[in-house]
Amino acid sequence: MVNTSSLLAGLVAVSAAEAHYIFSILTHNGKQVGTDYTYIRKNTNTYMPSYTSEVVNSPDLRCNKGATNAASQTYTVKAGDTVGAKIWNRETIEHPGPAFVYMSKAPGSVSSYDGSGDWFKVWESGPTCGGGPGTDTAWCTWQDTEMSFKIPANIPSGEWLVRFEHIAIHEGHVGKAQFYMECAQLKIEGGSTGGTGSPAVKIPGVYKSTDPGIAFNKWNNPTSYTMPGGPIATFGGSGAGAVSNVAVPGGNVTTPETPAPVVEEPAEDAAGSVALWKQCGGSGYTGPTACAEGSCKGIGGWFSICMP
Ligand SMILES: [Cu+2]
Repeated sequence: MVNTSSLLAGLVAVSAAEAHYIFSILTHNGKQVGTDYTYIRKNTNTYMPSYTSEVVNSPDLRCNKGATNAASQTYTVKAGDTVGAKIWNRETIEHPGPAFVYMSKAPGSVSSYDGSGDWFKVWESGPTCGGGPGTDTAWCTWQDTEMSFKIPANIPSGEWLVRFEHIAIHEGHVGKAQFYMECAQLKIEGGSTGGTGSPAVKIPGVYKSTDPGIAFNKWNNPTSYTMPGGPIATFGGSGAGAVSNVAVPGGNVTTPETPAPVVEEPAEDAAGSVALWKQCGGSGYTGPTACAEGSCKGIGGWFSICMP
């Protein structure tokens, strides 16, 4: 006799995050701190992506839809420390695309800050890991479980909103780049006592739907990719010298490869039927609902998968 509840829990773990991901867990100098959403604002989008047309001009671009600070705590670190965001449920970044960290200093307590001030890009990762930008493995965050970066040593001390973002570009050619972003609340000590960063951007405002790195077609043998969001900021406070935290320039990438003939996510965007163990329904789900095998059954009340 199979234990039904543990079987279902296993199915949820396998299926729910099959193709999507949430940066829900903070890491500090390589170690996990807290658990899901302890220091990262929870949003109402769960693991679903936000598409270009929904968020690029919306305040939801800051920390995702319905993000609330209600349960989030603020974690204290030092300037120069390494901080990261790990993905919920041991899943990975399962789409190709660029990753970013942007930071915005709260005027007071970050727990009551809405992110409407200046933002600074402090880290990015692009398609520089081998092959052209049409190749999934060229993207350095491909199948990573976490993204992490070093806080600039001379960033002003204070409370900051730290925004981790991955943009999946496999459907950019039809205007459906997928935005995955979460905001951590950090108190930074030991940084500079004055100055600010440059350049500053606003969110929304930092991206346009027509940006070449967002309306990107990975399927036509592209040879170059332009990182969205402008250059990495430098900080000019009265601390250590200006720190450049550039991980990846958005320049030309050569060695194009033949694009794959099919998209990886038939269950998400095809008109056909849903494969076994794939999502076929649930809260906010708009994809196909007919199972190729088995039948569509609800789990936990908020999504359904095809089960034999
Ligand atoms: Cu996905």
